Amino acid sequence: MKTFYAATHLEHSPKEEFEQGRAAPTVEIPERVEQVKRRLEERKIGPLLKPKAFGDEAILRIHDSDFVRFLTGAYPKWREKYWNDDADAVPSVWPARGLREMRDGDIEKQLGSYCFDTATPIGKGTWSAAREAVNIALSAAEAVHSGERAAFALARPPGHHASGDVYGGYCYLNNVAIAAQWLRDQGRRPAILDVDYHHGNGTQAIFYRRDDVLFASIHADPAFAYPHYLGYADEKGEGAGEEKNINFPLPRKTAWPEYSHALDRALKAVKDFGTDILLVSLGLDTFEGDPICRFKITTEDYLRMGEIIGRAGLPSVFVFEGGYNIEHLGVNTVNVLEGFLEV
Ligand code: Q9C
Ligand code: ZN
Repeated sequence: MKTFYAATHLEHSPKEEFEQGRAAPTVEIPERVEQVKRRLEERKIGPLLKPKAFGDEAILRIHDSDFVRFLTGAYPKWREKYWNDDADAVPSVWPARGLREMRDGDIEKQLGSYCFDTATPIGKGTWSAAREAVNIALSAAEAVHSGERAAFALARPPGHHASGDVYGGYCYLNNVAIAAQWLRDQGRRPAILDVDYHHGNGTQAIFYRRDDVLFASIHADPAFAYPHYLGYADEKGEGAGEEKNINFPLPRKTAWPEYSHALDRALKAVKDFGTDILLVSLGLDTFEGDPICRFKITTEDYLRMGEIIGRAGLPSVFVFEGGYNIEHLGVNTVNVLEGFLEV
């Protein structure tokens, strides 16, 4: 299986996020991708390839152009205002009910308008890493579109929490959505299976009113888990998109028997949709040892997960999302890919 990787992500290295009322070291660190890269090389899964440089058109099919322009210049603008400091850009005020939403002007106004949480700092290397992550996802999509059985986009920052014009959840641009749209534009019929612990609110919002891309997500119930405000079972799509959005919210401590049941149901929906290419938002934060999540999926279970996805018999694009147990992240990720390849 071809893996696409670029070292650009190393420069996106935020130090802190705001979590449970205080600044804390972030878990979305460069070492995540480096661990997975090492494990892939050890297990000889296939070549590690540099991504191709895609133009902005593919991004603008999904993201609002003002949003993209904002992200491109946010860090310099922040530094210009706070030249006497070196902290990353994080919003501190939001246009909640009763206030005016204003996306232009002062950087503080823009941050609150475009960002939905305090976990997603913009630093010096953030934009170039987010931009390169899109190239990585598109390169993997192109490989599979051209006839590969599968490919892996080993990208960070992740993407599934970012919608057309809002970022958050460690995500800036929605890599998997951009790849799905690109495949649509090549005439394919893509479905997205999101197995990250957190609901892919951004991906859901992007395709919610559409009938040409199915979104199925298995995740921790937002009644107790991030992102809290989306991902409930009654969100089934709207208008043309009715029944094309499927959520499987699961309780704390969910282990493999219940998880695999949801996975079977999600893949049944993928098949029924007439999917001809599958994109997997591959988050490994369902792991029993994950520091910020509460599921009980084991290292062994990830082999089974890969097998079950493989048995769907679809050309598949794996796009890396969350997963924060640095020690086990490499094995867990590669187990999914090895399970898939065994079928
Ligand atoms: N106490 C991804 O996995 N903070 N993003 C959660 C929980 C943000 C996760 C707070 C989690 C974002 C791609
Ligand atoms: Zn996650």
